[in-house]
Amino acid sequence: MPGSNFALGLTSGALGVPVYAKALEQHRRYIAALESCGLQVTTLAADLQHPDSTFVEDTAVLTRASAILMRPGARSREGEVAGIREPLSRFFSTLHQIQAPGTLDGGDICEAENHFFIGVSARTNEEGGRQLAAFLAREGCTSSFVDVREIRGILHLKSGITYLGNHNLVVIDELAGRPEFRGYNLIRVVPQENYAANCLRLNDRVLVPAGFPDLTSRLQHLGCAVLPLEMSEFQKMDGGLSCLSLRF
Ligand code: CIR
Repeated sequence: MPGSNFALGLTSGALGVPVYAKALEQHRRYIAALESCGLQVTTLAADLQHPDSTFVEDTAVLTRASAILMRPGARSREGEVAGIREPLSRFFSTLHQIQAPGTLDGGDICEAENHFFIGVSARTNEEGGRQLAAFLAREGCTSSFVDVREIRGILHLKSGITYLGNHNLVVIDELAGRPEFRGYNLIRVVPQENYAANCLRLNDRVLVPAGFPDLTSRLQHLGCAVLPLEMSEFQKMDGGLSCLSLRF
């Protein structure tokens, strides 16, 4: 849950201060949307020590066999990981941990079937990526690095791409030409809708931030059932739609 001091989290700050009551309402609707897609949701209490902790996706990568705890690249977020260990251990008997000097934010990890794209960003370094790749390899998964450090305006790899299944990849212009994504069916996001590149397929629906008509109609043309969600207060804190939850 977002804490009352949610607005004290990290942000590049261009969109103003989030309104807490509105964030809570948007979060409530987010949970309802996950449930409407058939998911069972576990909600964690607000952690006032860590105003960014509502962006729970950054704290772990979940596979079929294990939970891999991250080591967030921002100092103020390091302590969030301790808080996710116990809830994840209720569901996963095997837990791994990224170790220093590796840093890794879950928002940099994009899972596409058996392959994981690992974004190297201001938050995730190559050492963290190598540690993750080794854990994944043990489980029979492949991975590759995508360097996003030169791309302005995206915090994490998944701020700029979403894998929808069936080789469909939503992608911002800056990443569309990357050789890593050759062979995928690219769904291009127009620059003024870049925020919506972070969307989320859950079973037969795709959750998309509300207010992005071009991407919404591209997805509908592809046959997706789009579920729009107001995300304005999280966007103000640089948070994407997927980062409010961990799915498995
Ligand atoms: C941060 O800067 O770390 C948070 N304010 C936002 C994190 C968003 N995470 C994500 O999109 N995966």
